[in-house]
Order: sequence, then C-alpha cells, then structure tokens
Amino acid sequence: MPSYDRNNVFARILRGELPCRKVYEDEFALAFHDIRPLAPVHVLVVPKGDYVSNADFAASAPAEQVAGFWRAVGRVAHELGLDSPGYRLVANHGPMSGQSVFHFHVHIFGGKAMPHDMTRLPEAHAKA
Ligand code: DGP
Repeated sequence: MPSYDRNNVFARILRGELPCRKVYEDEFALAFHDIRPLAPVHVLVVPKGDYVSNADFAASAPAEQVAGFWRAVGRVAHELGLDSPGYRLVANHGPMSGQSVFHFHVHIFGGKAMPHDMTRLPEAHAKA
C-alpha cells in the first residue's frame, strides 16, 4: 500500500479545496455523491482523518472515530431512503481491489437490484 498522501483528492475535498455534492457531514465523516456513479445512488463516505485504507483505519483510528464513521455510514444510507429496499457497501483495499483513491472510503450503492456475484462490481453497474 502507498503511504498516506495528504494531497489525495478526498483529502482535498475534506479541506474544501475541491467541490463535492455533499450529502452529509459530521465531526467524523463526510458523505458525497461519486463523480462517476455506478448505480442510481452512489455515495462515498470518507472519515475525517489520514487513513489510507480500511486496514489502516481499523488498526489506527480511535474507537470513537471508528464508531462515529460507521454510524455516519448507516445514517447516510437511512437518510437516502435505502434501508428498506436495501443497499450494498463496498470498501476497496489496495491495488488488486481496484482502489484508486488512497484515503479510506466506503461506497454506498443503491437504487437498483445488485448482482449477487459481488466480484462483478462495479462493471455490472457501469454497463447496466
Ligand atoms: P475506489 O476505486 O474504491 O478508490 O473509488 C474511488 C471513487 O472515487 C471512484 O468511484 C471515483 C470517485 N472519485 C474520484 N475522484 C473524485 C472526485 O474528485 N469527486 C468525487 N465526488 N468522486 C471522485
């Protein structure tokens, strides 16, 4: 894994240097629409802190930050109206997963039925 780059695109969005279509923000997390949506609802939730990946976040973040972040993920999905129809969470870790932005983030996909074969994400939605 690369080391954390403080100029990665999500760090710049968190600092307000780049725009985003914000969905939600609290002291632990910022949520915004993905610039290249792969589903009718495709929102990214990023923690406020310098974490390159899930492994880094899980090992290094204070417990309050971990809890606050995951509560924000749940709250965003709820506020997007996805609880009942359902939604998918994806967190890519490392180059082999397709991770392209090395600031830990969770994708929330919703608004359509997902293929059960999770290895087909995200291409299955890109072609749908
Ligand atoms: P991943 O491949 O898991 O690292 O996902 C990174 C996602 O970030 C990808 O779906 C595209 C999205 N993305 C990249 N740059 C920007 C940006 O400047 N703004 C927004 N809103 N999303 C971005």
